[in-house]
Amino acid sequence: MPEFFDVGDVGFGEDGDLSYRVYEPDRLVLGKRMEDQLRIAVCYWHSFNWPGSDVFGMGTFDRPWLEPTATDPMAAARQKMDAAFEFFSKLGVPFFCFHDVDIAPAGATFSDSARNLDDMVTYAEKKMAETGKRVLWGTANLFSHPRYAAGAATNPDPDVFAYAAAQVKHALEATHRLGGANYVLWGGREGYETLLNTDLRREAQQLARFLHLVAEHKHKIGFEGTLLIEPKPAEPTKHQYDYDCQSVHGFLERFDLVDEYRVNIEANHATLAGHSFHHEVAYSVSNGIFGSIDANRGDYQNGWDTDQFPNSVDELCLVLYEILRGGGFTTGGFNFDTKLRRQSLDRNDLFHGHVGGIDTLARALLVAAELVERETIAVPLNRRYAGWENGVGAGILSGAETLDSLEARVMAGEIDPRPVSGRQELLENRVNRVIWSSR
Ligand code: XLS
Ligand code: CA
Ligand code: CA
Repeated sequence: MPEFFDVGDVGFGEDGDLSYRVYEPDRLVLGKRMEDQLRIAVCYWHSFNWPGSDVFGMGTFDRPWLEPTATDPMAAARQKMDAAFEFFSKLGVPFFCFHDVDIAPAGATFSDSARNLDDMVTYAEKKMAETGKRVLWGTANLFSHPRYAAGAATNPDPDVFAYAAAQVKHALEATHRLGGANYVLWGGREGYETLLNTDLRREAQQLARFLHLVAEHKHKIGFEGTLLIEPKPAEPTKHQYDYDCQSVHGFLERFDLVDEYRVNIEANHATLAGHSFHHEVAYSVSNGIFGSIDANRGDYQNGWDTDQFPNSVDELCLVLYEILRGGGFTTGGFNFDTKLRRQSLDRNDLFHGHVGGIDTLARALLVAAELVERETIAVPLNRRYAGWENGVGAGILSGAETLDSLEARVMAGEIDPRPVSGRQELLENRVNRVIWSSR
């Protein structure tokens, strides 16, 4: 079989650009192998389907597997899959993620498309058996085709809902066949452009109905992976319903779905929602809905989704700290939903982007583990809230205190709080010292 990448396997601890400096799959971090702590995945769409085009110009990338699509779409899909698995293997990470349309070409009818997907799943099974690579998550693309311009589940036309349901059923079953650890729903066009043509009440009910149908089917077919919703506040629609982790959480609670879904948090979507990535992960860990991560970053001067490779240990160590604090990943992991810059033309630039991003995550993991072990954050935090463990704090939480009883205590001078320093600068210094010294 011809090789698509003229480099060997990425090395470990060697000189040269194509070697990991920090990532060591077998190194134990808090009792678990680094590979099992990070559970890294490569995404199919940006890495193998995207030719480097943008709204102002055509593709710029050297991607031979994208060229012959006009002649035999299924042969082209197999060639693309060969390139993808060669890349996964040389990079040395355990997982990949895909949309239905990433791996299989659309046919003239739904049943043709479904057959193409089934055939490509068979081909993927073979490649997975040969290489040992696994599926972190699968998903259906419910946003590119014109039929979904006004949304999928939230479309005003029930026939579009039905078509989307058929597509998700098929993609969920494909993910199940491949032993996927999760299934993701990103509501790319579940939102609106203008309220002049949008019924918010109906669209919320449609979306909830859709999510119930997906959860019911998951149980029916015995899929044991986790269902994940991926929040994003806007883009492509002006306003998206799955705005951020907190609004998704509220929606799940409101429609009795909270036991069925968790969140797939994307770093760049967090910042587009006006939050830090740290905030979104901390919120979901604290509220029991944390699932998985799309690891990329935005550009702080741009207001759109640039999906760049992660490169800040300072930011990521706090994210990893929250994940470790919550017990680490269960079915989730770090998916590289990342795009090269359009000027990064060479095939091998895919390696540089991933190697740097993976080393950044590995370094952030080591820092986070030290923050856990040294209790750098936990000890002062617990001390700050210690008053709630007994006395009046415990009484308030247990319901023993009322407004009457509290007023009486304050009136009697028994309670007279003094302001206490939050010590933000001190805490920032302590975290920085761990970042600077960690090995
Ligand atoms: C787009 C999303 C998308 C989802 C999968 O912004 O990140 O790629 O992760 O449909
Ligand atoms: Ca994503
Ligand atoms: Ca994105």
